[in-house]
Amino acid sequence: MARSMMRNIKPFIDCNDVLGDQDRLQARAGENGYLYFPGLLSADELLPLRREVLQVANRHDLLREGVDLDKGIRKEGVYIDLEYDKPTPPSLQRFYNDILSLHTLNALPHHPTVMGLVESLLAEPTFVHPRHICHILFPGRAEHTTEPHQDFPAVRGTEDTWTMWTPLGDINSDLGGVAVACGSHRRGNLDTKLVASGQLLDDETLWHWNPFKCGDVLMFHSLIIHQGRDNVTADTIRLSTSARYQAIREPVDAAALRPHWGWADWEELYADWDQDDPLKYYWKSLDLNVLTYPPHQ
Ligand SMILES: O=C(O)CCC(=O)C(=O)O
Repeated sequence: MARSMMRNIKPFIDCNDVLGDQDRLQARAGENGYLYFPGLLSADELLPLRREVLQVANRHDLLREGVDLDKGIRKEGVYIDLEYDKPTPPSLQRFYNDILSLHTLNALPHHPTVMGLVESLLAEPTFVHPRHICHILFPGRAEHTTEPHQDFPAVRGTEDTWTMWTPLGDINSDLGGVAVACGSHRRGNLDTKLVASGQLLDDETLWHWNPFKCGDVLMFHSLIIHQGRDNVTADTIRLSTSARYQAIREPVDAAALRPHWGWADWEELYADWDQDDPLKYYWKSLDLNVLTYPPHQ
């Protein structure tokens, strides 16, 4: 897929200065459509999850032998693409389901620091979608980098949904990461194909991006245009996660209550968890306004 050229790039605006100041936090979010908090979480809290994801990758024979696992070096010649391969081979589905079943992955979006931040932003009791995503980007196929998009057409429910994107490990300019078109949420809900093709973007489009450190948190509105950046390393896998938040009282798409990709159900993903783990089906006790939409085209 074509991605938009980014000719006008500035670093993200550091929003740590508005933490704890609800009015300024909301004003910053309304103006730019995103909030960036370098070092909001500690790398020590996230690195165990990175390691668990890489251990799963190793079990599935995707990593180079004899190299420090934490470096995330893919096995020679191995390439996986979970975004566009259709149909996805069962072995890759099992790999991804093993990641989705990690308790640490499911717990991360409920981190008290993040919950406090989102509740301040939304000024409402907040619902965390259980459909968390682990983004795994192998090097070598730039055409599969996530194209420009708005989250809303896929997430549905309410436009006032915010995504938290977190790198799992440091992401330098070769690993790429994610970039946002600053303020583009103010253009409203746009045609998905026109956004993806880059037709609604031009050389003047102001992109915000910089390298990420493990522990940085990027929050963005469901209408902001954003895109992945190519992973141009020779052999290093890029890992990140994303989770979505909205007010409990707003409508939520029934699909957001199912595991990402739908290659397993919750019972399968929870198989090795403690029977009475409070994270299991936590949303069932909430008074949600669940809507069922037609399948995506
Ligand atoms: O991490 C990535 O590669 C892309 C993430 C993204 O586009 C998203 O979270 O919507």
